[in-house]
Amino acid sequence: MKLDKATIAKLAEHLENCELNAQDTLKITDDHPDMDWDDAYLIQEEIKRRKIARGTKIAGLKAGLTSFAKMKQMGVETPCFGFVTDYGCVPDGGEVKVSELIHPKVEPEIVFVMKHALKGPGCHIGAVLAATDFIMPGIEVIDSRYRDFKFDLKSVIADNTSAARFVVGGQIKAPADVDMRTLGVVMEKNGEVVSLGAGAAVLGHPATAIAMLANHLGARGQEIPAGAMILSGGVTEAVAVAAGDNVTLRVQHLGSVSLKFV
Ligand code: OOG
Ligand code: MG
Repeated sequence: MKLDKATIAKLAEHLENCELNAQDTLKITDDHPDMDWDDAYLIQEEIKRRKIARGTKIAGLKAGLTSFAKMKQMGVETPCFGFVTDYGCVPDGGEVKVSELIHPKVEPEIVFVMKHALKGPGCHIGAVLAATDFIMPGIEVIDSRYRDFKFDLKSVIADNTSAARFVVGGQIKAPADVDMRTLGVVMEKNGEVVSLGAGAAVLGHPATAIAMLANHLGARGQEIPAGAMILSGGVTEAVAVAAGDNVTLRVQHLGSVSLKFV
């Protein structure tokens, strides 16, 4: 830990205000070049604490930057972890108000819901599959609080991994009933295909992202609780959206979900 408590609190307040007021900012490592990974996650934890104190419920967890397409698009090499909120949850077919966001993008994700708790270290795909209740498709709407989506990994972790809105739904499947690596993923914007992929784009197997999250939490004395919903990370590059856009995600065997941007 390189930053003091007061600086962590100040940066959390600043980033959360940027989120709540839909205002962008420069990446925080510009002013705090020696902040470390612990600082980054402590700032994210402080944002979570502020939200919970105000009555927000944590709706789930997320892994990000888990596909090579996403890592390449954002210029980073390691996955990151964050959380999603109750107010970020949009019903299937529902509306996302663009005026509440800075520069939203959509990404196709495979979403896990856990039957059992998972605790690292030593968590692997087998443990994840055994602990998973079901998977379903989801669209994550990310909205980096950083100007022009330009950040480094520490800055984006502090900014709760750009989490903004999400929709989940479609059809659920038990992990034993699908090969997640070969699951086809098709995302459409206004009826046109804008991105295509397969589950294996996420770290070879999307369950790897969940294992990494369990190991990340385990190193901090925490765990993935039973019942948790987890977004495993964008399968393809994220796609920018604007008011008037309709986005549909179709995932093989898992039906579809959609969002309207207004
Ligand atoms: C960081 C968040 C990435 C994902 O699924 O890869 C993420 C970003 O790209 O702004 O949620
Ligand atoms: Mg994502």
